[in-house]
Amino acid sequence: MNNTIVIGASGQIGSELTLELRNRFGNDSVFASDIKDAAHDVMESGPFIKLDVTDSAKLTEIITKNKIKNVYLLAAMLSGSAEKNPGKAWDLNMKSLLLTLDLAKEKVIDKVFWPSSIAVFGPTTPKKNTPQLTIMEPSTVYGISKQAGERWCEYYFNKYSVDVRSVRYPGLISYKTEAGGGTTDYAVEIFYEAIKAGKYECFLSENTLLPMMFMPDAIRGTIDMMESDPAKIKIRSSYNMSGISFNPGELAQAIRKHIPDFTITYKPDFRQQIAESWPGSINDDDARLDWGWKHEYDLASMTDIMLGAIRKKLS
Ligand code: AKB
Repeated sequence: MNNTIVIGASGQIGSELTLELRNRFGNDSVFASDIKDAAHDVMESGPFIKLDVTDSAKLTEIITKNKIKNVYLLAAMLSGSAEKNPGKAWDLNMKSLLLTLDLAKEKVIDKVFWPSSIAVFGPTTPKKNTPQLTIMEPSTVYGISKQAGERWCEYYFNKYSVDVRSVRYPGLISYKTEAGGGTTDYAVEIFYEAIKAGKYECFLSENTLLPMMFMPDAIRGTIDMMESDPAKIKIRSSYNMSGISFNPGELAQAIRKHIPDFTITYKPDFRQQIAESWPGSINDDDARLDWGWKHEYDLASMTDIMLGAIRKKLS
């Protein structure tokens, strides 16, 4: 048996990743876990286990008892929330990773996926077409934890041959589970408010350009990378992975093509400074070359699907 667990299966990525993994590899072999209940379809379609990932004994017990070999570790506190709870964010983001890497080092598990983020970059990083290898001086707690995490991943690979794989996710846009606590969350909230109220007050300014990606691309890319021949995964810190770049003004314009009366106002809060410290666009040549990454969705196709799906969900 080669079972898989998604830790953080109630979250924005985990809820969709769990269902797609079950779709591909069978419901019974993909375990979902989180500190809180997941969406109904995640809870009902396969095994679900309540887990606080910082509980080392429980984590080890679940993994050994269920013969789990692949771990997708998605539990994390995102950028906005982490600024409000720096100690807690550091504790959760780092402890969960180190516990999991240790299980791989001890050969209890075979393969680990751990998400990094564009938050590893900082105000001194080149903003346009940001290279894989560049200046990285993150100025947020979340970014510092992701950068440290990348270093640990590479260290465990070099020192203990741990098969750990990672991508630097941009802002992710999805309709199934709402995002929570991130700086890029505006790009999800805006769709709900456009449909519900016809207007949205954005917490970032009109021209704040950020790298983004539609969730189906992110899920496909993640699983493709995890299923790739290990020899193809040449970067063991984390791969740049790019989709679409847009700012709130451009997203509002795309929504207006479907809802002509939609209005947007701007009231930047503390997240503006976080967003300004991140790149506007990402160079992901390495991911494309090494394991064949390619995004499919652009701003127009994503907007179309998001509006249709959220309308259906709300009605
Ligand atoms: C956030 O906004 O904190 C996340 C991220 C870019 O990692 N979506």
